[in-house]
Amino acid sequence: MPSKRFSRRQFSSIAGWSALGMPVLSAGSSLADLGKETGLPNRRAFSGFPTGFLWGTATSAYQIEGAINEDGRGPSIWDRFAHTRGTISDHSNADTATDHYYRYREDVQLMKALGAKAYRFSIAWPRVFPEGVGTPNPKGLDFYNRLLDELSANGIEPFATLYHWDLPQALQDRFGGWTSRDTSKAFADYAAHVAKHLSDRVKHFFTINECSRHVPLGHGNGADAPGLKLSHSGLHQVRHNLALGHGLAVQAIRAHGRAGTRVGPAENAVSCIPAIETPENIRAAEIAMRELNAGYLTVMLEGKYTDAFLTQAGNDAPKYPAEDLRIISSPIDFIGLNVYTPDHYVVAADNERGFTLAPFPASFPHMNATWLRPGPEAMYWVPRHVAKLWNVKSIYITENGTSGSDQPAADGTVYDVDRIMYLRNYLTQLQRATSEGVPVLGYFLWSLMDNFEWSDGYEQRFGLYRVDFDTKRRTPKLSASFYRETIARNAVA
Ligand code: PNW
Repeated sequence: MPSKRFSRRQFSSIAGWSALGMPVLSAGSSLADLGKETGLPNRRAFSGFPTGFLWGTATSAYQIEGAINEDGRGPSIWDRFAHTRGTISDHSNADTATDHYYRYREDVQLMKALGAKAYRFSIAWPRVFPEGVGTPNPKGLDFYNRLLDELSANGIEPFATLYHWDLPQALQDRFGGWTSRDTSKAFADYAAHVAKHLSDRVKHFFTINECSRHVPLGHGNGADAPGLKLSHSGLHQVRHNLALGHGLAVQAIRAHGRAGTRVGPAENAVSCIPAIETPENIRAAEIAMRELNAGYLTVMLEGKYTDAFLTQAGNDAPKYPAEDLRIISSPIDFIGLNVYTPDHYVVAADNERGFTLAPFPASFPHMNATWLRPGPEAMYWVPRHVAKLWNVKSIYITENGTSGSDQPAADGTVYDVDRIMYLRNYLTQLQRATSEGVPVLGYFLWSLMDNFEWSDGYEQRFGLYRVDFDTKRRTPKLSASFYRETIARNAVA
């Protein structure tokens, strides 16, 4: 499909908005106008997001780019993993994925059609350093240069993630990947190179996406690349080396990026929600949040492992020189939080830890992906806990969204009202947070379009745009209209 702009009218009809007979509001119109247009009394006061709140969408390189052998890209651990029998549920791989490498211009128009002003994407390390270290491949960065120019021409601000799990296979073969601190050092060199070349246009970098998934799934149960099943001590060391890689990359970006370049992690923090919002449960949830993230956000922000964490790790605790903790806790400019689901509902308890984690009843609902239990209040509590526990002044929601079955109806439209229900509830909770002063500056919806969902292959669709994986054609789902209206009103539509 050629690169194409969507007019408001086309967009509305594509997404079935006018078919529903709903009023189409012009950008900047408010709920008061909605009252006028529908004749309904508008009882709700306008409840918007702060001025300047940044609305965006998110993707990652391996999940969308394809073109795995183009322009000198080296293999990544995900290429190797996806081509290993029995790893991906639908036996697929991301060799072509959504073909974004060749369709990025069209994809920037998809963002523009939403009215999004920011885009979080990731840079493929094996495009930039095909061997992980050594001689950079200039054609690798050329692709991101073209993407950045296209974003800039369309008024969309880039937020770049340096590592979204696609480690160069050469580093896995040579050093054992993240089992070795040589990989942490290689990551810093790669970060320095990217900062040097892209920080004229990229003002915000995320270091590593979701250490908290990459460690246990990639290195514990082997469900993600590189498919390792390490012992407890091996896992602790991988986790420590990733945290070290984060800290070294923060320092590299400071040293090699232009003045004013901002950097932080993008973490899927273990989310701890007070089961009932009493002061006791809230306090217990804060304690749980700090302890259950001890190997991730807590060590990055406090520069030490908590006593409980070390006691529990015992002889399996990571081994490292003392100065690592200083590196890991290098000052950052913001925290990126991926928020999908409540990991734990917490009840205050008179025990040593001060909390009990409520077991999930079998009847707790889930979205299309069974791991994705809807709990919109996570979108309030996670940033609130992070702001309060560590006095964090700037937070971005770096991912939030859901998969759905997303089958087109007879008229061709995907009426993904389950996704809209999910988003509306999460965004209402986010608005609760910002209205109370929790410093969330922006929100990146996962995902712009359907893509390669790791070991679920193409069976879990998270996009606002449906992708036909045979033709690569993109079509807006109804949720694209929902998000567009939310952005236009700067309030939950
Ligand atoms: C994130 N969980 O993964 C990743 O950053 C994305 O690449 C991915 O496509 C997206 O979320 C949707 O899955 C997660 O079990 C996977 O809580 C699983 C969980 C969280 C995040």
